[in-house]
Amino acid sequence: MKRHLAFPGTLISLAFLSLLRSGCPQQTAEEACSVQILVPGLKGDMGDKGQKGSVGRHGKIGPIGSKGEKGDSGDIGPPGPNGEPGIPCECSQLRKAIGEMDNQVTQLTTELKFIKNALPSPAAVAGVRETDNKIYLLVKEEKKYVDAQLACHRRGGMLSMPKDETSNSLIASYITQAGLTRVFIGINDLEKEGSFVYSDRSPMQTFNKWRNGEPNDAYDEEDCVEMVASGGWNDVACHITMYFICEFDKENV
Ligand SMILES: [Ca+2]
Ligand SMILES: [Ca+2]
Repeated sequence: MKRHLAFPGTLISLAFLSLLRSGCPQQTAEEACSVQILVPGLKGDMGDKGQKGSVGRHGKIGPIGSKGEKGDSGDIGPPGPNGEPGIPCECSQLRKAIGEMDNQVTQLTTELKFIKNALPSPAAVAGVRETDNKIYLLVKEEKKYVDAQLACHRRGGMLSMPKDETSNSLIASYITQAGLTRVFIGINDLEKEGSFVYSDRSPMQTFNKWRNGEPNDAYDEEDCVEMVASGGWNDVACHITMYFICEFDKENV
């Protein structure tokens, strides 16, 4: 908004000053008696807007902006070329290894099932031993022969019947490793004196491990059989109590 000046012009003639300057020689009355005094004028109108300046220098580079949003997935690319032909595999070895693992899994499954179903309590047994088709279980409960046989039967087995060197050695090492000296095994002559049979009533064959001088039927009362840690057999009285070893057919557990 422009301001209008109340007193335009910057020269003011002050006539009364002529009196003060009356001594001015050789000048016209106007000239001689006019004293020009410069007095700051009032502010003038604002000038027009100047021309646009030239483009300035580039400014400083600003800070790195924040990470943008993840873009959409692109289109699925074309299928790649076919691969190189593979190397013929050693299939027979792999099949053999897999077959062995399958057998181990089956065996472990069987043992777990057996342990779950047959063990009286973890504290009462000293682990299990096994052959291809049998599982042996040492039961640390002192029982008479008949009660031991019943205890095995309740678990689905019977008192162990060593019918060859392999099973006899296994039972013997089982006794030794458990720190025991003797256990009942499944042999007796309860039905007919001197005619020993296994607990499944099968007759003794040529294999036996009688210790020297046994069976002696001492005091005419030894009709049951124990195995000592060495693997030898001895007929003993059936009413004494001791730990015992049961055996189970794997196909039945
Ligand atoms: Ca006897
Ligand atoms: Ca004896």
